[in-house]
Amino acid sequence: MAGLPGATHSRARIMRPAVRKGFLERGAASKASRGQEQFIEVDWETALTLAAKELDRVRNDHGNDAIFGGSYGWASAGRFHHAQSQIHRFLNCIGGYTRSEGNYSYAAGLVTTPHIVGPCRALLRDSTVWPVVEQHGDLVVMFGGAPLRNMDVATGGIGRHTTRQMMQACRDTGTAFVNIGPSQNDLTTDLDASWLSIRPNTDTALMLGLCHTLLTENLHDAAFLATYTVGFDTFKAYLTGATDGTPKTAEWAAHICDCSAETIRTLARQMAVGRTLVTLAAGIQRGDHGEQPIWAVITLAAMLGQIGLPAGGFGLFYGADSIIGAPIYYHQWPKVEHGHNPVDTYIPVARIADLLLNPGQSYPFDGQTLTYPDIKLVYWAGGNPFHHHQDLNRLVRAFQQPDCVIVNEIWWTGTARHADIVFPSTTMLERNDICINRHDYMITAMHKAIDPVGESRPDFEIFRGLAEKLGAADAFTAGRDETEWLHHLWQHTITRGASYGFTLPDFDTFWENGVAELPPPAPTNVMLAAFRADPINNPLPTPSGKIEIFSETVAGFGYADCPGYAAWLEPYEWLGNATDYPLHLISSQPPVRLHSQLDSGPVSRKRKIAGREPVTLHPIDAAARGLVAGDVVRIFNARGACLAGVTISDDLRPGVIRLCTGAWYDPIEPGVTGALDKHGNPNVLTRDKGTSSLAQGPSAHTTLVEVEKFEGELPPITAFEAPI
Ligand SMILES: Nc1nc2c(c(=O)[nH]1)N[C@H]1C(S)=C(S)[C@@H](COP(=O)(O)OP(=O)(O)OC[C@H]3O[C@@H](n4cnc5c(=O)[nH]c(N)nc54)[C@H](O)[C@@H]3O)O[C@H]1N2
Ligand SMILES: Nc1nc2c(c(=O)[nH]1)N[C@H]1C(S)=C(S)[C@@H](COP(=O)(O)OP(=O)(O)OC[C@H]3O[C@@H](n4cnc5c(=O)[nH]c(N)nc54)[C@H](O)[C@@H]3O)O[C@H]1N2
Ligand SMILES: [Mo]
Repeated sequence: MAGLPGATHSRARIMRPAVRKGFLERGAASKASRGQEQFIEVDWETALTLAAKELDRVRNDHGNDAIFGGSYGWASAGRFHHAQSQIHRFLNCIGGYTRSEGNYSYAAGLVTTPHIVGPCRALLRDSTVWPVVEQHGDLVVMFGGAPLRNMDVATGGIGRHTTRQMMQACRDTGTAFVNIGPSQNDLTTDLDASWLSIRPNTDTALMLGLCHTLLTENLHDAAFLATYTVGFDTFKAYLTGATDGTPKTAEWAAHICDCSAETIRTLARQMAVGRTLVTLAAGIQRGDHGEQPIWAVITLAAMLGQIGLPAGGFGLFYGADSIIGAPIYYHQWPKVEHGHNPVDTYIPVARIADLLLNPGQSYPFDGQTLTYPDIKLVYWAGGNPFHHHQDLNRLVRAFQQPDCVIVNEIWWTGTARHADIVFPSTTMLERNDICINRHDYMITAMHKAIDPVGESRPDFEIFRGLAEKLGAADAFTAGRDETEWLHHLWQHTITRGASYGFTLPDFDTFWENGVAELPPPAPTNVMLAAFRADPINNPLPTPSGKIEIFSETVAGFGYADCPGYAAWLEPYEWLGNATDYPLHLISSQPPVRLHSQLDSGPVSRKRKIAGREPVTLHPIDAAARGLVAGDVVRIFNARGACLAGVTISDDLRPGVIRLCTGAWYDPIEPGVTGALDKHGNPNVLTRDKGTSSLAQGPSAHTTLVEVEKFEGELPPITAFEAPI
């Protein structure tokens, strides 16, 4: 929050509607220079007319599926001014759009878990809460840790930050934590965890090594496997090597993970003796074959036989926000209804560049064959693909394909710079809203603090203006302005609250108090407890009603890159086959901001080194390259290159570097493969490939690079200045 006032008035703020010069003069014919041209500021009427004309032309000439409105991104908290809701409601009112499915956070999880145990979001809601672990847990084994620095956020905002204390309470009452992965500070320092350092992307191999030890030492729970799972024998044939001649022994795993086999065996025994929760960080499934560690962690927990017991079994994505593992309500509070989308075309969210580059091409996804539609117009509001997508040089070229790109943004982000028509949106300080986190027990009135900066308008006003020109104003606004919408939403909140047993005050009282609190939820949830208690009457929503250690459905898809059980599949690049690029890049979430948001503000900029995003190297890797803290380096591979400022720490294992996401993309020659980003955006280095044919999730955490000292004259950072 401390970054918000500074960013609100920063020079990167979009002050007026703007149109790319070439687009204003020559329209779509100028699309190849998208991202490289100056902008002309225009008045609202001109910009709205131009955008409405384009939307109308595309829907009439090509159909609404030629409009991509997937518009992935977090935007900001607030029930009403939620950019994704606003854009989707608007596009539905004008006939629909091609949408996106899933998210960048746990795309592989969303597609994989339904085949094994059930829908991912339901599982996350059902996560065992930390107070249960505090009471019953002996051991928590966390693949990828649960970085406390990531726990201050939740979609839609968060009222209370309690997860940290709850985890610390587990430690204080004697629960031991093990952090497995390349980075010590994903858990260790906060919770006195022991650290098992392994190569990135080798978690599945380690889990298989643990499974093999459990099996050969007869530590697995055969009764649990027989009652609650199907397909163990098929998996067992793979585990023992009967299928492929390679037993997945502790030695085998140790060789892949680069750790000791004895450590693996000791850990397996330790896991089997007490009450053990084994968890997987979301970041791990954002790698090549990200489906596998999900399947493997569930298989491992099934062999331990503690699924459904307090503080036992598995947990997914602890640490990805402040919600998972916290006692919560999962009530469905009112929101701005999106309405009905008559277009049924969609893409898995991370296939955006493929969509724009390959119209008409078919590709596999979760047992289906989908075809990319021919997109003529892209509309984005509340997300920053030039932050979040992989291989940004490729994305630049992809964004030059459609006839028209429209973006609502607050700041001149990479995405705004790659648009033809840019509408200036407001920050949360400049509008009234209500924050009801879906899971929270605190509802907050978000009072407007200042008038809109420049000529900016809330997204609702922007879409209202467009809807008016397209004859859809009444459908879009439902006859309400901001105040009327807030009253409307609050009225529903009162009714909904009553159905959940809460009495909420009237709008005026709520608004004046600034907050409405609900009684705290019971801190007792245990994941899959009902299934364990009575698997006949509470079957899982899988084909067998049980945990599918082997899935006939997935095996039936016939994907070479995703068989029907958890398997070790070599990533497309990793430390086990590194040659030209010997360092593994982890691009985790930034500690000082939410993704790319507020990077132009003072808090984020204070952390930069010579104006560049910090990159962390192990002392051995720094010394080998003659680097000291404060140096500026060039990080590069065949896909791209960026500058960053060196920090040195032995929190990482040697051979691994960390460059957090979110530095605003600041290219010297956008779109040219290998071109330099001056600022330190890791997504110029990552590869744009789906996790597998099954989930097609992003695989950003599978990236090899090299680092060298940057000797030339430092190019100035231009990302925080408005474009010409
Ligand atoms: N390499 C790599 N890449 C990653 C990841 C990774 O681990 N590694 N993680 C991925 C993950 S998990 C995620 S969730 C994504 C996040 O990707 P995004 O959600 O796209 O990232 P944000 O920076 O939060 O983008 C939100 C944008 O919305 C704008 N905005 C905020 N409020 C409003 C509003 O009210 N109206 C409008 N119009 N705009 C608004 C902000 O200025 C900002 O530019 O990144 C993904 N990318
Ligand atoms: N401060 C802050 N908090 C955030 C966000 C933010 O932008 N800023 N973003 C939020 C969002 S949208 C999301 S989805 C969550 C993401 O939550 P996570 O996915 O849990 O977070 P990451 O930081 O991407 O990754 C967690 C850790 O996984 C480790 N890791 C990476 N690859 C591997 C591997 O192959 N094996 C193992 N064992 N470990 C590996 C990295 O060291 C990394 O620190 O965070 C949320 N919290
Ligand atoms: Mo995310």
